[in-house]
Amino acid sequence: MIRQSIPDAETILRGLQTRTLGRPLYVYDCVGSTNDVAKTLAEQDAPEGTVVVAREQTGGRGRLGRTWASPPGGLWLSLVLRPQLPATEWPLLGFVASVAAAAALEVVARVPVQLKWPNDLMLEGRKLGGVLVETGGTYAITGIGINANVPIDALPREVGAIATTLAECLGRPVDLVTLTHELLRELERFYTLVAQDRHAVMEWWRARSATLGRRVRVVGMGGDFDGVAESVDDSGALFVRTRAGVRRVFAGEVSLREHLPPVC
Ligand code: BT5
Repeated sequence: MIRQSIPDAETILRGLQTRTLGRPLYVYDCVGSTNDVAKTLAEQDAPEGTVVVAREQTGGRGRLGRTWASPPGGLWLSLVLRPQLPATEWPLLGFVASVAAAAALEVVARVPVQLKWPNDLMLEGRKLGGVLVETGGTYAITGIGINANVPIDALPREVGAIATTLAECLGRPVDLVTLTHELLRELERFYTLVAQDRHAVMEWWRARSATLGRRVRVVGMGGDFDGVAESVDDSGALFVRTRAGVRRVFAGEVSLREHLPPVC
């Protein structure tokens, strides 16, 4: 039986093969944002590994205050982490979550997910999902959104123009319990790995990058510029070659450009 929507917590916990992630796990029918629910739980001392899943979000958030469309059929999940990593390495959690989601999707849906800097999940050039990490003093809420069994016309028109969903791509639903299990298993694997060997995690990210080697436009705090995305280092920073030299980008937005004149 294919579970096309998220069932109750008990059903998800059955067969979950993780040590800490997903214990405990809360399922909601509809919330504003699972990141907000997880944050409230974290403030109330919820343990590392606490997971919040909702069937629908009415106030789903992206980065930089953007809106995340979250109709029923998607996987909208937030995780409470209490990383032992130095604070300077917390930005790596976004990379941990995106490689874990890509690995889970490759196993469950057998699709070749690519990763767009910093944390977008892409399928055939369209956005399939995203990651939002929000930090408090002692915790980091890692939110992951995947357009799984979402009909493309359930997304707002302007989102549908740039997005895709597994349902759309595969022409069939995926089992959301299997996807949740695999996602939590991969999250645990990469979260453990990043503490020992962040290079290995970033190598994994680089191998699936949709950004490296491409012409990009960077929209950031230091103004906009065009260039070629050359590399991403082990701290997650992006290096872009421009006419004026190589620029290092820590935060911001990157759009992939196909038709810009060569910069070099
Ligand atoms: C992201 O932001 O990609 C992070 C998305 C994180 C969502 C999860 S769901 C669980 C948890 N709870 C939350 O409230 N959030 C997290 P960003 O890179 O800023 O991308 C946002 C942009 O993606 C929007 O401005 C739209 O253009 C586009 N977008 C919105 N909804 C989308 C969707 N369902 N699928 C694909 N693209 C979408």
